[in-house]
Formats: sequence, structure tokens, C-alpha cells
Amino acid sequence: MQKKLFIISNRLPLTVEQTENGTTIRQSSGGLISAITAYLGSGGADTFNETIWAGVTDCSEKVWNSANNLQEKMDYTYMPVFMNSKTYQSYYNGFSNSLLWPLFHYFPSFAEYNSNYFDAYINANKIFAELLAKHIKKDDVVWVHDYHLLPLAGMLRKKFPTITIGFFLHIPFPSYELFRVIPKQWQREILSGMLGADLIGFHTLDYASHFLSSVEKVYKVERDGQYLSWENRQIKADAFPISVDYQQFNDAYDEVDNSQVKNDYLELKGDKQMIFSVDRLDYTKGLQSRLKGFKKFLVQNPEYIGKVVFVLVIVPSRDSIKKYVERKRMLDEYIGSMNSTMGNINWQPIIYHYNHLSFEELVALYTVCDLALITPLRDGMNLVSKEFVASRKDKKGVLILSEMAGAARELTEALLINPNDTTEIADMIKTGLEMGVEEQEERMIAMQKRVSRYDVNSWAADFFGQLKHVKGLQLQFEIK
Ligand code: GDG
Repeated sequence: MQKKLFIISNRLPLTVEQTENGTTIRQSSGGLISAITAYLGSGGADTFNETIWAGVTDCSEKVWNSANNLQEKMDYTYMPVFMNSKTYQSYYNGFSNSLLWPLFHYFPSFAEYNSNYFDAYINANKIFAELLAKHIKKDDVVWVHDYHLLPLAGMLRKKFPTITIGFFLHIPFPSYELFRVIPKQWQREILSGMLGADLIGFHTLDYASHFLSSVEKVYKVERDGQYLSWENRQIKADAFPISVDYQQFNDAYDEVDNSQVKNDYLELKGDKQMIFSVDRLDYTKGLQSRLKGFKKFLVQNPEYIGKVVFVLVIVPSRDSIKKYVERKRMLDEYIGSMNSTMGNINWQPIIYHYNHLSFEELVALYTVCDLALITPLRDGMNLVSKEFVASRKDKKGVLILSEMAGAARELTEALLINPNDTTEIADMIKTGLEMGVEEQEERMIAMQKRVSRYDVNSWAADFFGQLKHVKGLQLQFEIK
């Protein structure tokens, strides 16, 4: 059987720009892109006849068509989705990132309820569905990703009643108490859309249970463990903790060793200890409380003045949304004020980089730093913490991790903190910087065992294995 795999996400994993020198193509960053490209790059989807990645691009159809070298050296085919910018703004900046993102990350006061946004969200999903319907055949497998596309599986199911569809949510699914604040009609469309899939994957069992109990309450459907019966189909919702390409990061330790980039960072570090963090600019990432915790640490432990440096990398993200622009301004002011009031002529506590790092720079920083400080207020999983662990082939380094990140379920040997407790962050920074090498190694080895055992390929294989299994169950279910 010649089956195709369709991977569908809001955006394609690249940015196409037209400059005076022609068309340039840059890889975009973000958790979903890291995971899927790692999986496809390692040949994970080779059992399919062809893999097609569909998503919106930020260039016009004309520019796209002129960039005819796009498909070169790619293991998969891009299928661009085009929509007018008004629809895209209301669907992406509006419903997706001004309602679903804040609400699903437990920031209900940031949520905007705007029916024009909802209409655009449904419309944008219809544009995806109509384009895909022209290409999908009944034996193909469709894997839909993330909160931008919650209704899509339902729309595709109407067009293809027997097709295999998987859906994976990359962010938390909130408890019903929070989900129910969404207007009822929207709740119903979101859930019935997700239920168009055969298998619905989440990072943790808690998120899966929140989803199942929301379906029970909204639709009065009975569940049987992880299963639900819906429109004559058996559907499963389960946990698939996303992961990283462990081998790629572990091998990268040797690849960057002695490189110019790493030597530059080592020089910058000198005889100081180095703390490192990297995140997209987002209010969920707990950047402010991280900085407050670091400031408290320096105030409580003045002997560290001039002896420690915090390399803080923030990657621009969603910079056309007001909340993100405000956050950037607040951070700039806070960092400026900390450096000017606590630093001196020879030393600044924070080295702030507001830009994208190359892979080599990222790994060099993971491996040069003494401590990774990762403090999201909420995070579906958090891949940065797993990448840090995977890249420490030397078994050294300390991870401070928020217990509000999905990754905290697996990385239990990290120093776990409550990100709202800046005193705890300050105390843990001290504990981490003073931890003996033996304890560092013990903790790192235990975490590496877990991340290497369940890497991004196991994650995808586990998902596809269960998808096949559920589809099998579904056939029995229909025959009865
Ligand atoms: C969402 C969920 C979930 C970041 N800056 C640079 C860079 N990155 C890469 C990291 C990592 C990825 O982006 C970020 O992933 P996270 O998981 O930490 O965070 P989100 O982007 O919010 O991801 C999250 C994820 O989806 C997957 O399901 O874990 O909870 O919010 O891979 O390395 N990469 C490079 N330069 C950078 O400057 N090269």
C-alpha cells in the first residue's frame, strides 16, 4: 500500500524572505519544529511512501513559486497554505494566541473573547481542510499538530470518514474549571474538532485526563479509561511525552569542543561560574521571576558579585502581539536596571542576547555553562531542559527546573522549584553553584538515562504504534 504521511502544523518550519540579493530561506525555531524535524531528519517516517508537511508560510504565493530551490536536500515535501493576512491575523494573533494560548497556560486574565477571532479561526481551519482534501487519499495518515488546528481533524473526518488521523497538542490542556470559561459553542466546536482524530496525544497524563473530563462534562459522553466512544468510533486520549534527538545533542558535545564559538564563550566565562537560559520571548516562560530570583541570590550572597554571570538568551517571538511587546519592554528595563545598579566597570551580572542562536552556539552554551536555569510559569513540556541534559556528555552541570513544566515529571533529579517563589529560585541557584561534581554526575546520569531511553524517535514511534492499535480497535468496534 502506497501511503503518504501528512504532517500539518500552523507554520511550515522555515521563513522565506525576499531581499535585494534574491530569496533567502531560514529555519524557524520552536519546540514543535525541533521535534518534528529531528524525527523526520533521522528517517523516522521512511516507511511512508512520501511525507508532506503542510502549513502557512509568511511569503506570498509569487515569492514561494520563485524560490524553486526550496525542496533541495529535503526528506519531505512542503505544502504551503496561503490565506489573506486579515484572516491570518485574527486566527493566529487573535484566537490562537490571545485566547487559547493564555487560557491553556493558566493566564485567564490575558484571554480575549472576540467572536470575529473565533470566526477567523474556523475559517483558517477550513482553508487547511479544503487544500488537504484535494491531496489526501483514503489510505493516507494525517498527523495534525497543536492548538492552532483544534477543529481540523473534525473537518477532515467529515470529508474522509475512515481515514487515520492523529492529533498532538504541544501545550497543556487545562482543567475543566478553566476550559469551561470559554463560551459554550466554542467549547463544543473545539472538542468535537479534536474528536475527529483517532488518537489524541498530550505531553502528560494530567493533560489527557483534563481533556477527557471536559469531553465527559460538555458532551455527557462516558469514558472507559483512556477511551471514548464518539460517532461510532473508538477514540483514545493518552500521554506521549515529547523528547529530543538525544544522540544528536550528545554527539554535538564533541563537535563543538575546541570550536571557535565554544572557545569564545569559555573566554567570556573566564574564572566565573556561568548560568544560562534560552527561551522564546513569552510571558509563560517566567523570565521576570527568573531575573528576580537571580537578583535576590546576588543580594543574599554578595560574595558572588563578580564571580557569576548569567547569559540570558531570548528569541524574538509573536512580536506583533501587544502582550509580547509589553513583556519585551519590561524585560529590557529590568535587565538594564539590574546591570547598571549591581554591575561595575569590570562586570555585568547579565549578558543579554535578544536574537536567534545557531545550533553550534546553542550547544556551546549548553556545554560551557555550570547551571541551566529554566523557570516557566507553565510549559507543556520544555525541550530546552532535555536538550541541556542530552548535550552534557561530560556528565557535569546542574539543571534548575520549574515544577510547572511537563518535563519536571521525567527530570526528577533536577533541582525543582516553584517559579513563583523567587526566594526558592535564589536558594536553589546557590545550591546549584555549590553542588559537588559527584552529585552533579549522579543526577545527570539518571536524567540522561531517561531522556536517551525515550527520545524523539521513541515518542513518534509510540504515537504511531498506538494510532495503528486504536485504528485496529476501531475496525472491531464498527463490525460489532
Ligand atoms: C512548545 C511548547 C513543548 C530556542 N531558541 C533557539 C532554539 N530554540 C529551540 C530550542 C528548543 C525549542 O526551540 C524550544 O522548545 P521548548 O519546548 O523549550 O518551547 P516552545 O517553543 O514554547 O515549544 C513546549 C514544545 O512545543 C514541543 O512540544 O515542549 O512546552 O510550549 O528545541 O532548542 N534553537 C536554536 N537557536 C535558538 O536561539 N538553534
